[in-house]
Amino acid sequence: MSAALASINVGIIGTGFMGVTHTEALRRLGVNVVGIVGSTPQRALAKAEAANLPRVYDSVDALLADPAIHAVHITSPNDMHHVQAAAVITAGKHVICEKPLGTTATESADLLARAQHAGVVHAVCFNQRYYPLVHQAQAMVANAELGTPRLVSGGYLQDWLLLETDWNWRLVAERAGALRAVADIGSHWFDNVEFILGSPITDVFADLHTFITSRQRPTGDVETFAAHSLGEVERVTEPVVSDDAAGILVRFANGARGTCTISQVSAGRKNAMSWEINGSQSSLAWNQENPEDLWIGHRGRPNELRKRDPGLMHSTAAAITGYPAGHVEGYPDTFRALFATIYADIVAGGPSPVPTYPTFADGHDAVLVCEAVARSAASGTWATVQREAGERS
Ligand code: SOE
Repeated sequence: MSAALASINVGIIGTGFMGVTHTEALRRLGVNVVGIVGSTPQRALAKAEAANLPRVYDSVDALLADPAIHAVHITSPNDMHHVQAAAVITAGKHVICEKPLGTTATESADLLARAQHAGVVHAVCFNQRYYPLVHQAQAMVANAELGTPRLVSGGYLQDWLLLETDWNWRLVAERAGALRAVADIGSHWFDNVEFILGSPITDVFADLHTFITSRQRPTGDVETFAAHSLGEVERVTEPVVSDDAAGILVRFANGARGTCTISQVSAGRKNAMSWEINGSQSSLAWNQENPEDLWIGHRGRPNELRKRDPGLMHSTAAAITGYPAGHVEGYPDTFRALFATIYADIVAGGPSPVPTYPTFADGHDAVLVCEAVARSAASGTWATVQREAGERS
């Protein structure tokens, strides 16, 4: 553990699934997680006890007023991201925000401008780029090992919102934003394939659907992925309008074409983000539920199934691997690897000229892609991602 990392003090906003995930990853890095803020001090106290956190701040203002805090992680519901990230930046602290960066592109553009102006380190948690084999795929594509990338397929399937008794704040448009499955998990798929191809999505054609139009909401709080363990609780009927699922055609700036299926109602699929990339010479395929295997498809010689192995990977992929081959890495390790790159900049005191981690620019871009998805679904036509001049090309 480096002394520099141990001198960095961090506060976490949010006590749900992500708040705990961030805390654990930061502790593995050796960063000093000082305390948390929850939706209520009581909720935060319970989580602080469970996660052995030294301090509970009564409010975001109290956390930001603490001069000892250098960086703040925002893992609260989406509708809080803009106001909280803006406050963190105003307090002069580095900011790491869960996706989506904002519920609208107006919010995410504003946060990007504020963070750049303040000179603080800013990052968005597209952690799923940080599977070593995703970095390996990126390096292989950049190295033309597939030839020219042509076709991308796959998607992101989960089942934790399959039943009408499944509930979470993400189902409430005022909390989550207008899109649900697409913004929550589709955004990871977009980020993964754009990262691997090194080329942004320019146009989309989307079909969104809500299969479960009313749900039985428990009257108490329900954490992400926790509905199945609730048992008999008091419930009320709520209408739901956001997307359970989507089918989306995508076009990339480099000419590649893609298609993806996004769903939170696919029984048996827990966290199945997958992609296949077909190039002019070879193909690649990978699935998050089996993240140690990268399939490489060929026409004139036998296909390969490569394991994560730092000794046999490109240097950028080996650099984010924490364990030797055969010592299986997974979802929590992606946060450790992502935070390691972000905290190198925090230790240095500011963002590097070209950060390798996803910044607020990537977070804002993801919101622009989601807004194009919503526009396409509403109009039944292709929609162009509306970037300003100078934004990704
Ligand atoms: C819930 O769908 C969720 O926790 C997402 O919000 C995360 O971004 C994803 O990594 C796992 O699933």
